[in-house]
Amino acid sequence: MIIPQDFTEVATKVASVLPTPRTSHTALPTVIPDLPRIYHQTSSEVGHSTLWVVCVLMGLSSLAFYAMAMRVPVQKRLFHIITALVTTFAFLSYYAMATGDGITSHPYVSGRSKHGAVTEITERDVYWARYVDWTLTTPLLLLDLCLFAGIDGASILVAVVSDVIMILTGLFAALSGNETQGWGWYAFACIAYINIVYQVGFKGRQAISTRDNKTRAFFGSISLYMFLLWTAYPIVWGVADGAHRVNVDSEIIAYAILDVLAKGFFGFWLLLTHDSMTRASPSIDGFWSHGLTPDGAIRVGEGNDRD
Ligand code: RET
Repeated sequence: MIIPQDFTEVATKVASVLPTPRTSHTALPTVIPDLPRIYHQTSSEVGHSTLWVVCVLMGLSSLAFYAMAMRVPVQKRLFHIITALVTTFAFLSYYAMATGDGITSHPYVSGRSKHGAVTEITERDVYWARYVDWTLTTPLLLLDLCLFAGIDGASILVAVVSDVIMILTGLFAALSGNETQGWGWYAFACIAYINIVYQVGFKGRQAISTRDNKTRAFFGSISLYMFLLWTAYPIVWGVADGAHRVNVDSEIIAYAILDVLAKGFFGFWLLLTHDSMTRASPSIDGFWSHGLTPDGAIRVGEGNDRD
């Protein structure tokens, strides 16, 4: 038996699953409009294999960077550790994308009638694990370059925070429910990127100007290389995630090439050059190399047993 109170409850539940009327007119439409067609844009075997190949490359590069770190004294290991962490995060993010765990499907309007009605909706794969990776790894890559150049701490902080803002607003752009708003987020990300270029390019050149010729030439080449590669990311984003002009496989391949060059190749170049200029590279003592040392603590093997 339905008592009035139960009836109200049932009616509320039924009403909640029925589509909400779009207008306040009570008359039923005489013509039922066509529902939009739904399409899916996803990767094929090519994209999938590319993700696995990069996952393995990032894993192997990480092992190589950790091995290179072990070959230098702890005082000289800063760049090795930062670089190895970059490829380790990339390895994990590529694992997430290759296994399908770091992907979500995002709908966008891909077709409208002459009168502006939506006729087609496409659900495109968005690789959100990329953004998690970039949020962690791009600040570390910047740190590599900024510390190498000897940029001041205040500028490094501004560059790193701008970088995090750039990637997060890029993620909001990718997941935005409205195309115009999405391009708004993209614009914020580009402004943040311009600030990074200013901090690292301008302040970096000032900081490096007091160093020897070899270090200056190396900074000039590696920062230009980094600038060209980094600038390619928003371009790929614009044609892939933004304007949906290229398919998901091409997007995966483009980012895969950029990631290998911006993380793997960059890492080997930086570390091999750094290791070859041992005198010019910074040597960090104190907490980095010895941990917290309260007064009076005796460290075995450091020749301070007479202190
Ligand atoms: C997005 C889209 C929004 C606009 C801008 C972007 C810039 C991304 C960059 C990424 C760099 C990634 C690197 C990865 C290394 O493996 C987020 C694509 C400006 C510059 C260097």
